[in-house]
Amino acid sequence: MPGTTSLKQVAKDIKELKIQGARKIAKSAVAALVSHAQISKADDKHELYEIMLNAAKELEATRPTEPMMRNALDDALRFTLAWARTHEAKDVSSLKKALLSHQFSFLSQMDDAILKISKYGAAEIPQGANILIHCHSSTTMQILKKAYDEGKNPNVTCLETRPLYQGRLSARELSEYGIATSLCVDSAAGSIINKMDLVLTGADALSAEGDLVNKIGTFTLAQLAKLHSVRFLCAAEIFKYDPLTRFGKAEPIEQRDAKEVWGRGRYRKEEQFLKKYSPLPLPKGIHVLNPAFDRTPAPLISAYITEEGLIPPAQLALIAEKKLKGEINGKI
Ligand code: RUB
Repeated sequence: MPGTTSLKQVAKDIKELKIQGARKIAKSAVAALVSHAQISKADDKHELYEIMLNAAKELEATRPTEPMMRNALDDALRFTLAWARTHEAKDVSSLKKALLSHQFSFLSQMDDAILKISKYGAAEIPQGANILIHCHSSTTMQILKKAYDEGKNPNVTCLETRPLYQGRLSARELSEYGIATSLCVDSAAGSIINKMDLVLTGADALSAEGDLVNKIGTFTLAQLAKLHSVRFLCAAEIFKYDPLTRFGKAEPIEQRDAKEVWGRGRYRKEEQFLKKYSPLPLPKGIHVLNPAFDRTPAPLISAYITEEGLIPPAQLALIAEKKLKGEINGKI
């Protein structure tokens, strides 16, 4: 069936982290869903909705700790359902057209949000600041580049981010941009934290309690920052808020394959280089723990940098609920 390959391919790429980071995951997933709908052979709108629902389930299952992807897919599904209910026409081609233009405006609102976040974020960076970052977040990349463009000359230290070394992606991207960049292993964080002016991270999920779910190691970093009175900022679009946490649902934490921990150290470009080496076999009797994310409690977070400006964690749920309902600046 045409289209299945591309949906399956995007799902596979997300699962294998070829598409990585909450924003890119959400954007790719919604684009895959809409293009799957475009090429579907469904000849009535309810059948089309059914096809989209199944595709969305498949995409969602790839990474359980990604409310931004779920919110984006839900938005496309809600739009389709509302259109189907309010339009008499049986033919699906006008629905497909409407869905495409809805997706276009959805994605451009996401781009608009990131521009605002980079402006608000850059304003928080002092001249010549030493900044510690973790993992690879497209949002923090934009803030750091904007601060650099404004002549603030940030010095950025990237934690390598075991097991998959996303910190190396950040280090490469920042140094190619011209930013003074250092790289160190995750366990060096405690030795260098007192030289930092701030810690800056991205987010995968934001909860109703104001807690942050982000790459494993973020919680430790936030505790270190607190201990040394270093400001801890998290940059995130409000669309990363998980509305179900308001009803007491805990954000699920993705557990990944043991091979990522006990294998060869590799990631992306390094992967090609190391192809000829086979991974080390895991000795019998060792149970490898590989949680992909952890939860940082609200009291450890100085503020969230969002498209609505700087938000203290205690205010997050209130603002997020209003924003998702369209009560602030229209629904994203
Ligand atoms: C990526 C990660 C990033 C957030 C934010 O984890 O934890 O900090 O997703 O990224 P993984 P962005 O590599 O497992 O996807 O700011 O790009 O949304």
